[in-house]
This record gives sequence, C-alpha cells and structure tokens, in this order.
Amino acid sequence: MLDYQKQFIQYALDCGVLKFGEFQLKSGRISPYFFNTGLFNTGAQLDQLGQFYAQTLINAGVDVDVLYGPAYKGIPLVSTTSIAYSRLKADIPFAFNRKEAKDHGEGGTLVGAPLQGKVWILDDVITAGTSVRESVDIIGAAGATVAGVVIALDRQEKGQNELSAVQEVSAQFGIPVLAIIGLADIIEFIAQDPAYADKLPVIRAYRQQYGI
Ligand code: OMP
Repeated sequence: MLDYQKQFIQYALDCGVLKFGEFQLKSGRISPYFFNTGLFNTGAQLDQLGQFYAQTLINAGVDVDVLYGPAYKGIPLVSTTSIAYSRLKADIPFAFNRKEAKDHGEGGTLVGAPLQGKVWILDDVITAGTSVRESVDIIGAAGATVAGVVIALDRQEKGQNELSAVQEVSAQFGIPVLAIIGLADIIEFIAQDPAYADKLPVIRAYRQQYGI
C-alpha cells in the first residue's frame, strides 16, 4: 500500500466515509463495513478527494486527455480531480453529462470540453456497473475512446458470478479500472492498528466468504 492510499483510508475514517458495523448492501449482503462517498461534503474534503483521484491516475502512469464525470456524483468528482491534476501534473480538460437532454440554448446532454482522445471516467463505487456502461455509450457516441475508469473504493467482492463488478466492467470493455483503494488495503491498514483488532476478524471472514 502506498502512502497516499494510507492517507486516504485515514481520511475516509476521519470524515465518517468509511464505517464499521452492519450494513445492508444494494446486493442484499450484510457487510461489516460501508463506504459512503457522499459524506465527503465540504469544500476542503472535496479538495482532498480530488487530490487522491489525481494521484491515482498519475501513479498508474497512464495517458489522460479528458476527464469525464457521469451525472450526478461524477460532476463534483471531475471538477475537483481536474483542478488537482492541473496542480500536480498538467492542465487537462473535463466534461460531464446532464441527465435530462436540453432542447434549447446550446442543446444536448454533454457539458464541458469536447470528448476526444483518451477519456477517463471518474465514479465513486461500481456496484452494478450501470453508470459506467452508460458513460461508455455516451463517450463512444461522441467519437472518443474510453481509456479507463477511476473509482474511490474497489470492494473486491463477487457480483452475480465469480467476477466482481469491477472485473466485469474491465473485461466487458477491455479497460483498466483503477481504484484509490481496495478492500485489501483497508484490511492491511486496520491490521496495523490495534484499535481495530475487534473489526479485523469479521472483515476477514466477509472477504473469505464474498471476496474475489
Ligand atoms: P451510485 O453511486 O448511485 O451508483 O450508488 C452506489 C451504490 O452503492 C449505492 O446504492 C450505495 O448504497 C452502494 N454502496 C456504497 O455506496 N458503498 C459501499 O461500501 C457499498 C455499497 C453497496 O451497496 O454495495
């Protein structure tokens, strides 16, 4: 685990984004942890979050031409990440979609820079992959190529079959899905802190049961 990943986990804990307990997931599973990115909800937190996304792209050494944020949650993500990326590496354009097509003024569903070259989609978590599939269609229809996806957390757990939702998206579109952190990082992090000694066995057991 890299330093920025450790910092991200600590930050998510401090902001109440990462919680331990008993949570029912969209899938119906009861999870001993939950990651609610909606709780990064102040200006300073959004600023920090953008730095973690930008760092993930930079660390992966990938080429980025445009950042794309699917409405609604992707819109603040793409805004903050493009600012952070411009400070850390280079000024890059960004775009996002509207959920409702506009039939007057400039029209259309896309806002921001033209989609061209290597477009990276930013999202928070991938559960069913619906939002990524829609984004791939939108980006393809604009004549650009999806280079990959960046998410905050990869839960690294099985979906309907043996693959995780992240692996399914990656295999279906032949693109990398980068995550700031994965469940394995969370486990490594809490294993190093005795304060979480009581959480570790349940999380390990969950991973054993559902992990990929
Ligand atoms: P969208 O961002 O709208 O796709 O919603 C993400 C979904 O993932 C929501 O239904 C969340 O409740 C769910 N989710 C998390 O946000 N964090 C988790 O750690 C796990 C889940 C989940 O239900 O799997």
